[in-house]
Amino acid sequence: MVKLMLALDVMDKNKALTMVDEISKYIDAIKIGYPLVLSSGLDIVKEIKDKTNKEVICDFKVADIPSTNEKIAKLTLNYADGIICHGFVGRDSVEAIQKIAKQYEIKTHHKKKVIMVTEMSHPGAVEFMQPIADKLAEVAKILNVDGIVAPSTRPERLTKIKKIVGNIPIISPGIGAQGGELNAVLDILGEDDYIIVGRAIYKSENPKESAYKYSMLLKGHNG
Ligand code: FNU
Repeated sequence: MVKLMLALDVMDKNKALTMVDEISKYIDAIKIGYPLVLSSGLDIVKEIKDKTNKEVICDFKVADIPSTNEKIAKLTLNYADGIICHGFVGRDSVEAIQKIAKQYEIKTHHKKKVIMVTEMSHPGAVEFMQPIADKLAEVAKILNVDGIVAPSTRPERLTKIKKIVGNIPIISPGIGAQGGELNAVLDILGEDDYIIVGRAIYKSENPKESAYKYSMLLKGHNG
């Protein structure tokens, strides 16, 4: 079954905690990015993990030299189950994060995912990212990362990238607020893949109902 990852991009700690309290039973994973961490501190990652026991992925789109990437990964994967990084900086930068993830896996006996961005979902991504996205997907495959990010806003690109990465799970943002349509991507994605939904849940009038609705649509599609 395609899984539901909540993008928890609220900028208030209490709001975030109330939100996950209300809706965590309808979602499979929680993605925490800069809006929440910069407003609440990195400890929010542990707090949300402890509270929900869901998979927690930090969307820090890490894009630095290997030694700095290592430091960021060390701080992040101490609590998070996974981290999102960029691949355009080169494979050594991604490998540096994978090295830290492996170390934590050995230490904690828990999977630590390294997820690489291929093509982003916003319109501007066609300018510089799309021309190199197929290559990035090939690198993701060679590095055997644990997941890649590819856009729900462009189903034809999602299809192409999925074909390149094969069995590497896809984490796909763009449904809802960015205009991506769920039905268009559900035929492309498989049971190890995720859709990311943020504003269409946390900014809706009734986040609980919205999360429930998405979870039912995913269930329905998978029979
Ligand atoms: P929503 N996100 C994205 N596109 O939207 N990590 C990408 O290409 C990408 C992402 C994140 O639009 C974005 O930062 F690589 O409110 C946000 O956290 O549903 C979420 O996915 C989408 O949020």
